[in-house]
Amino acid sequence: MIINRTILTLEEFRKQELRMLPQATGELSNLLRDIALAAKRVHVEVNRAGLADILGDTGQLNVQGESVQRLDAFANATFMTVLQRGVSCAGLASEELDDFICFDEEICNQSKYVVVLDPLDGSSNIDVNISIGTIFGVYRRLTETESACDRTDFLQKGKNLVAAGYIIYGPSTMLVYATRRGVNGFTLDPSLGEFTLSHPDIKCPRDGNIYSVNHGNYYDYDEKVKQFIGSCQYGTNHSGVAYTHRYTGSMVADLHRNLLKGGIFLYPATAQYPKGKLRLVYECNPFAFILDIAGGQATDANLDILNIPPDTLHQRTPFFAGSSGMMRSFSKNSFSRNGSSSSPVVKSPAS
Ligand code: AHM
Ligand code: MG
Repeated sequence: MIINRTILTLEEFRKQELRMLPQATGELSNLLRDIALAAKRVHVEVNRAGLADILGDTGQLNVQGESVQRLDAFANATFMTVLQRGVSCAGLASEELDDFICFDEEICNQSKYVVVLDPLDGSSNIDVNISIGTIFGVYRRLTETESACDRTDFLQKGKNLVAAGYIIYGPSTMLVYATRRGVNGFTLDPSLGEFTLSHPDIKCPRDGNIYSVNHGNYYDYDEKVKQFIGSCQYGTNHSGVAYTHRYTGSMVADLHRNLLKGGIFLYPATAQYPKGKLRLVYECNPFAFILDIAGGQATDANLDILNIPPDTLHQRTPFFAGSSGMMRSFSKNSFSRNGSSSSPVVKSPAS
């Protein structure tokens, strides 16, 4: 049996990167280490969730009126505590917090970074043992260091992100993060207790054959989206491969799969969520950044997600994201049955 001793842990990978950037202070690297530590703590609880008394809701509603699951609350507290105890984060905005938190003490104020976070996305899947995830983004502060951070630091366009990533708690736990240097995926080795590099330099395939959307809302979608879905149902991709539908209801799982295999994810506006369901700041922007670095794209159907100036922390947006070829076809609404024409050719189910 050949033992592979060349595998890099996240820690070793970070140090290797730092060596290549002599001007770097290591602060971002430390912040990623803190995020990985919090992720490991959440991983432990997610894995024993069925055994421990940690399933179910807390009986409380978050700022958006959604019920707060106990694991949501645990994940939020864990990330907040780890970041606050660290030396590399000045403040945090989270799906589970009404407003941002400025850590506002001497050491944290020295940090040039703030974090946006969805501590546990896919809450509806927590109780049924389906993959869930954490989403994060890191901004360089607009405010001066040595002072308290403020709202403007968090309400930056996604294109200003310096790093973004997610943790998927699935059959294995993975941390995937992007900086301008690339997107890399690390799988948690439970025997080592370390994330190890398993998916170096991830690129999103230009085309795929997966589309991910909640079909239950189909009749709420606008005509363009319906046409696009129709063209996926009755068409093939540019390589002649039939489309297939995959949707878990956990965006991290759906986008992780589509990032690796190629595909498109759609969460359009609905009657219940006329502005879209997903949150721009801590759900869509981090994924848009990751996809952008990996060669994919993300829009709200009109604008590049990364170019939308957020007005509020919990603002929602329609979200369409994935492989660049499929996104281009979606934007042009130009899917064809033979992959060559630029006009939509959608066969009705009755014909
Ligand atoms: P959450 O932040 O409350 O977990 O909601 C976000 C989740 C996404 O992970 C997922 O893509 C979407 O909501 C699923 O919504 P729906 O059940 O309406 O399809
Ligand atoms: Mg969420």
